[in-house]
Amino acid sequence: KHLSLIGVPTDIGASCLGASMGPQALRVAGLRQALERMGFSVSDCGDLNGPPNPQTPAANGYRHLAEVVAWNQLVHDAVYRELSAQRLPVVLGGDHSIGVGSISAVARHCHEAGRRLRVLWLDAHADFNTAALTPSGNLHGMPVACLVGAGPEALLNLGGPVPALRAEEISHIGVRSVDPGEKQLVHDAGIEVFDMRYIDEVGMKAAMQAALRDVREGVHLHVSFDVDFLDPDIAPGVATTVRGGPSYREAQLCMEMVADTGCLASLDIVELNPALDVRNGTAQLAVDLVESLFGKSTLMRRR
Ligand code: DIR
Ligand code: MN
Ligand code: MN
Ligand code: MN
Repeated sequence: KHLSLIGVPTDIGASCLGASMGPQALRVAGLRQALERMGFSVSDCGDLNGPPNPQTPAANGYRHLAEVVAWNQLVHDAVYRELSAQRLPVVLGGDHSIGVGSISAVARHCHEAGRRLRVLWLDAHADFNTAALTPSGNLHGMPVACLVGAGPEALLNLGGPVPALRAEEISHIGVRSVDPGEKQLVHDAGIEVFDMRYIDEVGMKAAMQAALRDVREGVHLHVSFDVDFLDPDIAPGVATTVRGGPSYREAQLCMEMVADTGCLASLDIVELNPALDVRNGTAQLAVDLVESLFGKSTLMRRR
């Protein structure tokens, strides 16, 4: 299997600057070499080149909508191109608004190939805000809503089916921060959310078994990994930390259970902000977890 790293150096959808340095922090932490050591052939496509961050206030409920659309069109096109060439895209964010372009491309690819799609959204947040509900106007809080059809026209029409996803195709893991209006919307949309309370009650193993129950051969599994999914004690290098996230062991198990499906076919790593980090430790942790996501295990496993 051939992997393609796609750098998306932008913080256009966030309030805090710095996620734009995420791709380089992951490179410095040795992401490519780690995957090559595991036997993958990896090419680094370099960084996409979208508009700079104008740092202007929200207009009609959105901050930087035109720029977010421009970045997402570039992401869509790059991810679609790599999937069409039978390579597995690894999108290096960048803030989570770029999940719209990435997953739109994945949905388009699956639609054309007649493959079933499942998306795992690993995040402290639901990312299900709309212009009317958002406390911030930041589009990194809205990508899931956009993907299921509740968002600005221009972000729904990047290419492929509209909406890109049906609510049943996505499951959230690790959620512990949902805005007041967003809560109702997530509920009404019928999105499957394995929040931290669920994980506390049944454990990560049972939560992942439930989330992956219908992921079997032939399914395209996309993981959208917001680094704020992790507990801030182990992953301080993100702007929107929320305490009470998965521990190192829980996160490893989550990744290993994804790898066990053999279905991982595309990945986003987003919201990493090295400006807030200590000695690039959060990027190193992300690389460690991504190794597990691609099948690194302590021992040979009997199946
Ligand atoms: C918040 C923060 N719910 C918002 N969202 C974040 O602005 O919509 N998502 N940080 O990752
Ligand atoms: Mn997110
Ligand atoms: Mn988040
Ligand atoms: Mn690992």
